[in-house]
Amino acid sequence: MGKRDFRKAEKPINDQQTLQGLIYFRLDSFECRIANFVMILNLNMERSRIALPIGITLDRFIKSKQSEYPQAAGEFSQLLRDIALASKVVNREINQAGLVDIMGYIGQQNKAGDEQQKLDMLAHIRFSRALSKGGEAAGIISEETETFTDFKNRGKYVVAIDPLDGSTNIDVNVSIGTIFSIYKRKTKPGTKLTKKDFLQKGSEQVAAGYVLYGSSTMLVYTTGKGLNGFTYERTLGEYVLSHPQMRCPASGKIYSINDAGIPQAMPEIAQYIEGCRAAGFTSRYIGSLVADIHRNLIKGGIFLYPATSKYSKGKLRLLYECNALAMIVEQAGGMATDGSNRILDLEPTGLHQTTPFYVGSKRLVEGLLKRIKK
Ligand code: AHM
Ligand code: MG
Repeated sequence: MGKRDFRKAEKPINDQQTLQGLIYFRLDSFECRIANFVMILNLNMERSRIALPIGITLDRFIKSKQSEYPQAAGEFSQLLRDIALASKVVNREINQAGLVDIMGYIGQQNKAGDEQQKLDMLAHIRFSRALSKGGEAAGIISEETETFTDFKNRGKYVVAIDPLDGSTNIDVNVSIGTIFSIYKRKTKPGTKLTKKDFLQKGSEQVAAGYVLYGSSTMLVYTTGKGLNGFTYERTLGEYVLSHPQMRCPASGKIYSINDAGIPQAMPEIAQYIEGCRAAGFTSRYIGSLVADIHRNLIKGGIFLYPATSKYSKGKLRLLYECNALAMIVEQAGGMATDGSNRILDLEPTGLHQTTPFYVGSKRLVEGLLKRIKK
């Protein structure tokens, strides 16, 4: 349409045409030219990335879900926010790890016998501090401490956490993660915490999640009503919903296992892996649980950490590694088992108890179970 024709037009077709019309119509006056320039600029900004909506931030998402927890909406939401905040601090420290003196070992071992690293401890301190200051968690059991810590407050929840998982990858710039489970405490708020508050079955988790410090940082969590993933937008300092309602493909072509452990495991594991190879699967193993699970969750695959001669009851910890990841994968339609039982149904007996762990796409885990039970 020519600029002089605009007045004759019956009806502009859309906002953009209305705007163009106004611009052409007022071209004669200088003031109007400036106004027109500003309008064009606005129009271009609208089209550019600058004006794109940011999306749903984690805070807003949590708030929008508060009505799902009528008895404890505020406290529970605050607890999730405390974890998210601590993860941002940990993320910052990890990103600077090569620049400041926070890499390497501190010269002592944790309960599981692993050498503790400075970043492990740093993450433990950050999460503990955020949770105790927040006041909603009554206590915490962490991979880095022998027993649980009682925050001595009136909080209704307890948290089981591996503050920084993937210790062998910490110093070499490979993806690492945080894993957390949230439970309602069993004892009365305001009283002393006991072991019983932490020795709860995975099926009793009220929420579980992980943070993946990878090529981008992601927080993925569930409250038992589906699984959602948020990517950290560093310049805004916010997690933004990037993976709504995540689903794990029912099958896949990836198997993840520490190859060196296969001959030490029961023979069915080697047979299963042989079957995967014959079927054209690909092998992917980072050695960071969160990263291995996250990849398989998105692409479809199976992760295996069996009992071996080195780890007679498996290596991975039920309370603060397997339970959370089992709930997460199940919420996405996948499956998690110890080879006989559903992980979430295991009755925990020790704070640092380990278990064999097979998790991932439903059909693949079912196939493994058939092989094991033959
Ligand atoms: P960590 O808690 O000391 O980091 O150990 C757990 C890690 C998992 O992230 C990973 O899946 C597993 O150990 C790897 O073990 P391995 O080196 O025996 O394959
Ligand atoms: Mg760990």
